Amino acid sequence: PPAMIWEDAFLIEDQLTEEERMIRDAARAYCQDKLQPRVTEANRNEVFHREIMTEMGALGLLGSTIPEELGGVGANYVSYGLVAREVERVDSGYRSAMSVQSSLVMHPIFAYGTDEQRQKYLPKLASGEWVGCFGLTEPDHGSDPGGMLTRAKQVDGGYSISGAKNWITNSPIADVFVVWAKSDAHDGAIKGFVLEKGIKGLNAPKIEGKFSLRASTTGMIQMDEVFVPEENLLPNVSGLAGPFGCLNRARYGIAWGAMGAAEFCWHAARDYTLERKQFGKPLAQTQLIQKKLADMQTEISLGLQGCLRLGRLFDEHRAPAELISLMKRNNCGKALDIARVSRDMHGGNGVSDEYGVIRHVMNLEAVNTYEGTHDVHALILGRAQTGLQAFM
Ligand code: TGC
Ligand code: FAD
Repeated sequence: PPAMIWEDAFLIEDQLTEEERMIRDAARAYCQDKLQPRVTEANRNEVFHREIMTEMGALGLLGSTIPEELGGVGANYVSYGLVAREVERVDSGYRSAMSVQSSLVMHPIFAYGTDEQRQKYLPKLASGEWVGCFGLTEPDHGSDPGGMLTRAKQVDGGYSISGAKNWITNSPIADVFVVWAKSDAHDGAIKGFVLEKGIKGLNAPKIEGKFSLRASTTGMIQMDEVFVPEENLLPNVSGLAGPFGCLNRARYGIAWGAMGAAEFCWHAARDYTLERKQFGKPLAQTQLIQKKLADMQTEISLGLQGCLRLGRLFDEHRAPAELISLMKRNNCGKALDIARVSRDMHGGNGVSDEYGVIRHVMNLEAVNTYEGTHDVHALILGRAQTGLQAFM
């Protein structure tokens, strides 16, 4: 039989088209040359380098699935996933910035907006000239966004929005805010609104003291009777299907991205234990270490092959939301376990940010929680197979 390629057990490489490989290689080169050298300091000092958005924009990495005439590159979802994997191999915070802009800000404007909204916002979001954020979670409503308290009241020429959103990626630096609110003009249905920085009553303070995704800025969105003109309502969707349509795409990208972070930790553990000698031989020559490496290889190989299958289904418009939950949940949970084990295999050095692994452990804690926690995705899968909902 042929020898297995240890780092690509299922030969994912063979299953990609030439175009997908080209997009992946361009993303990998950028991430390794430009992002990797900045990340340790960015994480240590809690800095998001704003120019990363324009750099990603110039390479076509923002809203890449959007058609070219609106600023995207018309890429398929497999390519979008491959890019997420490369970005998150460096840092989940950078992948967060990319996925929020692409799936949670550009997608709803593209899918639910008017032609005027698409022309006005998408090209500038695609180039990174504008940064966007997505406000769904509230201080008292995270896993149950349907309970949100933010309200849009109809007023002359538009809406007056009041409420607060919490834990919002990029809000302190955002120019464009996609906010979800219950609208009294639509029988209390959840509607999406596009708010712009600087309008009266809108504030986006930074959340301090965050020990995960430190290279990504997170904040609140506070809205005190913010006037939003009628033309800034996203007219073509109502209800939770609006935000969930965006989350389906972001969760799919996170499933790929988490595997990128896991691959970094796996390869780091392999390199470290091949090099490090204790009791007169490389750590990698011990049974316990080899078992850990084998477990990492197994989970990552399966996780990546699952992502690729899901991506193909996405591109054929055949990806069920529950399958997205299955992959988001599995890959985030497995990536977090792998990062923790890799940290352990690095011994004392594992807690130093020089090795990168502790940063991934910290990041993956949030990745396992946002976009639906590990347990909430279990409840989605449980409901789908039993027909019984266990949320309430
Ligand atoms: P439920 O009754 O299940 O559904 C309500 C309506 O929504 C529709 N729907 C979906 N539509 C499209 N895709 C999906 N995945 C959908 N899931 C549900 C559903 O058909 C229904 O439509 P309609 O027309 O009949 O009204 O709603 P529920 O209230 O029982 O929901 C429960 C639950 C747990 C499934 C849901 O609320 C949930 O997924 N909670 C998790 C919340 C979450 O993921 N928040 C994410 C915030 S954004 C974020 O974290 C960004 S971090 C980004 C980064 O930095 O990378
Ligand atoms: P809770 O819902 O309070 O959950 C707490 C715990 O209870 C969890 O373990 C959960 O699994 C469990 N739980 C909840 N319900 C049940 C149940 N029915 N049965 C059993 N267990 C249950 N949101 C946005 O809208 N936009 C963003 O850009 C964004 N970015 C984020 C960035 C970061 C760094 C973080 C940490 C979060 C971000 N979020 C964002 C919010 C994120 O989506 C929420 O934190 C997440 O959905 C969980 O909500 P919660 O924090 O309120 O936790």
